[in-house]
Amino acid sequence: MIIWLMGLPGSGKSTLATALKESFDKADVQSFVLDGDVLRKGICADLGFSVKDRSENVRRIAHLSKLMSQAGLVVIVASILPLEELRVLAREIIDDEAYYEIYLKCPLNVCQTRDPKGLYKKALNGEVKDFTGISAPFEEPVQPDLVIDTNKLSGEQSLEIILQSILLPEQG
Ligand code: GGZ
Repeated sequence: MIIWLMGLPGSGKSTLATALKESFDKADVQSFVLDGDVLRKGICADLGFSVKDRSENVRRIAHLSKLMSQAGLVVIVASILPLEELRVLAREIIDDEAYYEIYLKCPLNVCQTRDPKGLYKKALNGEVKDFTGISAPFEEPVQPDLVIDTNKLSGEQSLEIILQSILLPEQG
């Protein structure tokens, strides 16, 4: 199973990914978190934030996810995945019915207020270029498997909804 949490910076991807992993740990299910922020310090350190580089970033994450999932791990990806063409790319590479795209929906102004790493502030000052939501686009996902409103729901509620939806996928 591959669960891809996507959304604006500050929408809660890393926090929910960690919480999901803890739930899998408790259930003795082997899982692994691939966090865009972490990968960009290592395997994707050569990439920037142009559409071309984001596309290469997503290509690598999708292939990695697929390999890890084939090895029997539940893979939890936390990555912005801002454009529909990138979502199509990830879907094509992963090509697995046990692939769940979860959109963490949160208004830009709320993410901007949270600004956990001060990146929105830097983007507004022009210190960070091509920043998603400010100087680079985030397209509303067209067909996510699940939408979680992280502005209205608590972390616990969001986690519960995700776990329920994974355990009880819609029939047909
Ligand atoms: C977007 C940036 C940027 C720019 C640094 N644009 O919220 P974070 O901080 O911790 O995680 C973000 C991470 C984005 O990497 P992804 O692999 O998730 O992006 S994508 O799916 O679009 O390829 C963010 C930080 O890197 N960051 N500069 N300019 N995010």
